[in-house]
Amino acid sequence: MKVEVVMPQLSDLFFASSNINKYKEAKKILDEFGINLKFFKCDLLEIQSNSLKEIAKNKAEQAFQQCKKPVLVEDDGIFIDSLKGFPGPYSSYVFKTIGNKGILKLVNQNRRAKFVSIISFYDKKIHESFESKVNGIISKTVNGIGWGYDPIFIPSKSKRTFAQLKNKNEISHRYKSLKKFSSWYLRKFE
Ligand code: ITT
Repeated sequence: MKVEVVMPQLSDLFFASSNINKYKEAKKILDEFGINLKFFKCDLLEIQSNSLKEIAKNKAEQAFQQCKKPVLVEDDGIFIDSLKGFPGPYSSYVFKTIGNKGILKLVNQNRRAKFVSIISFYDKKIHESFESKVNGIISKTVNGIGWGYDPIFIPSKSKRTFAQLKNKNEISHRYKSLKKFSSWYLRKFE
């Protein structure tokens, strides 16, 4: 008699965002950790706060209200030293308004910057957030074809921007936060 082994299944996990690029990267990363991530496309209101974590937690609650399934959201920001951390929590708005060329005009000789990612999980009972960062510098010109700030962010120890790197997904702020999330999630729910 053939015995079929049924592996326990994690329940559906959604990534709620208006930004398909964030989802595509998150999906690829979580696939590697054996977690199947689905897309829940939606526009979430961003509360005004200096804390990415507060923004992410609020977005996770809104997302759960809409999709009624365990959900992940991500809030990111690029923090530029010479601009005292600007655009930080306003990165999305600043990208849509002045874009990469506008940022390049603002940055002076000190080009240090960091990308921060907060991944926030919410399933009505549990709320957990995971934070990571990648240090780097702002390039002098727009280099490579990529989304968001990828063409102007050069991670430490590299000479190329995120947009020019093949291994962005192995070193990014998103990868690091999702790695922390995965080890927590797999321990908790498997
Ligand atoms: P949500 O609907 O998920 O909020 P969003 O694009 O508004 O999507 P954020 O509020 O997290 O996302 O915005 C941060 C901005 O920072 C985002 O719009 C991008 O322009 C930029 N960004 C975040 N992660 C990035 C990455 O890995 N590479 C390039 N740009 C990135």
